[in-house]
Amino acid sequence: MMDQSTSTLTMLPTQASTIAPGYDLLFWVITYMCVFFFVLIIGAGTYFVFKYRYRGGEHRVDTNHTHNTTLEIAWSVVPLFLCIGLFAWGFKLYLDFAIPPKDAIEIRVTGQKWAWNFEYDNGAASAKEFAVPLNKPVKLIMTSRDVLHSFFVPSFRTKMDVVPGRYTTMWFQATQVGPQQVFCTEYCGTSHSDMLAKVLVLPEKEYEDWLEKHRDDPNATPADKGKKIFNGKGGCNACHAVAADQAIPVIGPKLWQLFGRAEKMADGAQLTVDENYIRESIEYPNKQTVAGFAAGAMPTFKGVLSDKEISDLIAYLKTLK
Ligand code: HEC
Ligand SMILES: [Cu+2]
Repeated sequence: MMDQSTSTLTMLPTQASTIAPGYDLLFWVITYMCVFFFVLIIGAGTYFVFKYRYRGGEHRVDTNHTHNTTLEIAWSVVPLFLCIGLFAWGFKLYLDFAIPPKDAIEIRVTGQKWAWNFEYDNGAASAKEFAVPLNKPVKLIMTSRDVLHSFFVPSFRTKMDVVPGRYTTMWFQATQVGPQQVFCTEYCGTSHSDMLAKVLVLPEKEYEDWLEKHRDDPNATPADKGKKIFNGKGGCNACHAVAADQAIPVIGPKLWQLFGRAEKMADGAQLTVDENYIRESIEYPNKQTVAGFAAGAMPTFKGVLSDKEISDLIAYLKTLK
């Protein structure tokens, strides 16, 4: 059922992303290092048990020879440096995994009991399977509708928790055309083991075709829907300006060039605007107040706008340059 190819030699899944070979190399270095020291220590122990076995007669204790300083320093310092080396190597790989390239394609992923949904910037949407282009960095911006989930693509060697009420991100660059298996790896209830999806890695042209095929309304991107909510259902335009040349009463902060800006709060804290910041501003506007603005002036939209609508608003706010 699962077309997850596995190398028979290593018993690991196929290496289908740019970071996979580096991860596996470190894995094998640690494994063989453990094998080496296991054989060395158990071998030496066995040898000494045999060599210094009791052969009858009186026990002799050599009181002049209590220890060997050189040996003891060596077996402390050598492992110390090995551990430091492994840490530095692992940390470098972690940074490669944690920091997505700036030009990565963004795909929004929503987990819910028990399915994955995918949304693209051009309005394309899908469930159960989603396409990514070959040899291009892809960033997933993930959230959950209900409980904790976790998004795992073994052949990419990437895994990240998917948490209700916040966004987590994960990136990868696929190096092999073909479908790869996605698992949920956070136990999330009865059908947890059915919470599967496929990543379809496609050559650029086929990827574009797939995107075209999966947008139901070619004119309504998440940003388009967000703009409608902003000026309609949300009524955000009553208090917020979205362009420098707009002549409306400025009750709330200007919302253009919002993303990534460092915002000062009334309590002196400095926050960088990202997805979580905006979501919090919309759902819990009283938790933090932007310096220079009235506390409590903005009503909460929690329970008024759905998670999906808030995500659309965020997509829209992102486009305000
Ligand atoms: C009645 C006026 C009012 C309405 C309606 C309103 N806001 Fe606000 N908004 C404010 C005020 C005032 C602040 C600043 C004080 C604070 O942080 O609570 C603010 C802050 C924000 C911030 C933080 C901005 C920053 O610079 O850090 C965001 C984002 C935001 N609002 C988005 C929205 C969205 C989206 C809507 C519509 C769903 C909306 N607001 C509706 C008054 C309003
Ligand atoms: Cu799950």
